[in-house]
Amino acid sequence: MHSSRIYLLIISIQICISCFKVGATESLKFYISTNGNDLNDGTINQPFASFEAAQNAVREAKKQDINRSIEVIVRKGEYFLQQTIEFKPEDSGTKDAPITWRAAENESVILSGGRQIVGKWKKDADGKTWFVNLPTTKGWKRDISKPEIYQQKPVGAWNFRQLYVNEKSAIRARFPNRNEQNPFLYSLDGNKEYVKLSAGQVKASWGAETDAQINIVPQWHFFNQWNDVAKVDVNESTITIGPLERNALMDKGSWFWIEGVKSELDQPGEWYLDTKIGRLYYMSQPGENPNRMSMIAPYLNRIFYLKGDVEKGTHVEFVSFKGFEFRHSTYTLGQIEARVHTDGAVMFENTENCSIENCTFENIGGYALWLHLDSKNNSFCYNTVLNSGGGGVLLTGSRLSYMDDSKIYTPGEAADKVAPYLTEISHNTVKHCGKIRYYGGGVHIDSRPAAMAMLPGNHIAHNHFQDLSRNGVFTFRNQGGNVVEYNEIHDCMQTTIDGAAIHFASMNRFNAPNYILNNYLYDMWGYKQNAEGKPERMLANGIFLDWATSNTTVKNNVIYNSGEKEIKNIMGNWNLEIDSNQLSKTRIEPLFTNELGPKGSALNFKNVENLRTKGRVILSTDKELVQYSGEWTKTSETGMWGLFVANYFHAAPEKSAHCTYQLPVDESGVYKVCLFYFPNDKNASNAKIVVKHAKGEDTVNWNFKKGDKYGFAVVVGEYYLDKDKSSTLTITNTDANGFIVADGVGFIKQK
Ligand SMILES: [Ca+2]
Repeated sequence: MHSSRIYLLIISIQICISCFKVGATESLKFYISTNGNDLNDGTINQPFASFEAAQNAVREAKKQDINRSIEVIVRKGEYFLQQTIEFKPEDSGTKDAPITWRAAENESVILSGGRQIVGKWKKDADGKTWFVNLPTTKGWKRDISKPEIYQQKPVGAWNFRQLYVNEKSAIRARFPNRNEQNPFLYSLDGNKEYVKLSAGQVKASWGAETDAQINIVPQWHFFNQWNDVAKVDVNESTITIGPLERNALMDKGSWFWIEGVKSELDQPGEWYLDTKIGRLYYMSQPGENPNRMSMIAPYLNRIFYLKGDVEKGTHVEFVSFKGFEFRHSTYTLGQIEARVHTDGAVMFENTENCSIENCTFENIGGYALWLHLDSKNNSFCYNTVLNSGGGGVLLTGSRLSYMDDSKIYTPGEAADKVAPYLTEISHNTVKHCGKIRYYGGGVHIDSRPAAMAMLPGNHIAHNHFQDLSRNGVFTFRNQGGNVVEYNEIHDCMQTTIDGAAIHFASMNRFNAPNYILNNYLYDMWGYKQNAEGKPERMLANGIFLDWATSNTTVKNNVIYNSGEKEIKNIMGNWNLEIDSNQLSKTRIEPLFTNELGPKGSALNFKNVENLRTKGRVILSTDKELVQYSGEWTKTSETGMWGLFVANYFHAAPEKSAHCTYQLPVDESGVYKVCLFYFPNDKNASNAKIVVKHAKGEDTVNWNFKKGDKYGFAVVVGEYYLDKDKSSTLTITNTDANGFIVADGVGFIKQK
């Protein structure tokens, strides 16, 4: 028995929660076929043509017999969907009567979010460029001050920025050409609004386009941004970008290319869409004739969208998808957060017990699955994701990243309290991903609310991730309770720096316990482009416990060839157990050869009850638990060169002020009580903190000038808190010589 298992309470669980038992009665079956008809009854001999017809039949059948499981079986063929298929709570199954949508056994069922280019191609005067008229794209317009929004289908005329020629991604007309030895431009100087090039480099034609972008890796070099070209100044040699995705300085050395420019259509394999006249151009390779080639461009942003309502508290439940091949969904511009790009071929929003299994996602613009808001017990297992613009799976709450509280994707009181968890993500293969958005990963688990930091997380096991722009697995603010085991992750960090094969950044020392066990991680590159054209390898790790990630066990991992460290932990992590890992600069063999990746079966998920920390984080905005007296004003702190903005309250010394946090516990015991705040020279060095606990009252002198510079937990003391008695922490400014601060208080139960 491996040592890692000894201390774990091991409970074998079923790999996928989609393996439901079908009830005694056989499931009711409906069929969809490319030669079906929606006027048919949906039987095998009289199949439907559309998903919508099958969806209506399922709803009707549920009214007749709620207890019968239903299968919708899709026959072989390529389905070019006219709009996103939405599943609402009324499309749900139940535990005993689930709804399964699946490809027929041994039949290839392609669900495309794209459209075939079907017109007649003709040769242009140059003899190399072909064109075809696409009237549905004529007159496309976009307001570059607003994020690009798709409804169930594009709003207005059609536009696309990807073209798949014989299922290979063709090159949107760009400069410099992709086959150049040094295929980038480099900023000489710039800020968040413009980028400056050397004299003579900027061409007037770049500014005359309706839909040109630069794809730039700015300051910090850990993400890219797609910026609309708003205008160019040939004399000043500047490109001014649109107001969106201005996430970082486009400072000296930032590298980029420009695309979507007709004058740069000059290399075989490049294409250009002119939406002013509705015409697509393609420069053929020698011997190619586009009339004899498959040409498909994305049309839909999402193919399936499972849509519960977070404010009403409704969910889509017990719906599963099996055996489909998803293709050609698009990506969108104007993302509100650099780390999080919200494009998914399939989106689950407020879903429970839903699953995707044995599906393939290929040539898609964003992630395969985007899981959003109050979603638990969902699974993504035995899938393959190839050539995606994003990564494999994205999990998000209402606020993206939380680095800046203004980045709210889904506003609302209920939305603000939830995020996906208890997701099973196992036995997947994710390869060659992050083509459009570099801040991606096999699995990207974004922020959750502080109040959820101590809850269990997700299980990520037996995956094989290869050739990714960035991390293999990433978890962000307030994430914890994640088990990452038996994964094989390699050739990651291909186009960015400062990440890892497994990168945790909890920004919270109260995060629920994480376990990183038995993984095989190698060839973490780290990539920074230098102006003379040579890439530099730097800042890529095997396992990276970033931003004070705490309560984490790292055991029995085999790691070699990192661009920085095999295991790196920074910013004052608490309670790490790093043991029995094998680390090397050169190749070493894995420990569990037969168990790694999708072919393995050992699944030692820890008892979910052990994936919690007990205690609570209370923020200064929590009206139910925090009371203020005196004059408190809202203020904010920008930290880490603008990487985050924190909002909190403070009170000046002139007038008496105090604030009292209730410290309710579900379980009596000794708790470590902590303060969260940013130290500041204007703060008091002699504030008083009064802790009323089960065994009395203690007063602590507190120096708010000092503390954790990132605003993470600082210990006030350990106190016995009784679940039946009121405990409080009060911050006062009696005789104080500066501001007192109310940001957050946390308490965590000690063993
Ligand atoms: Ca070109």
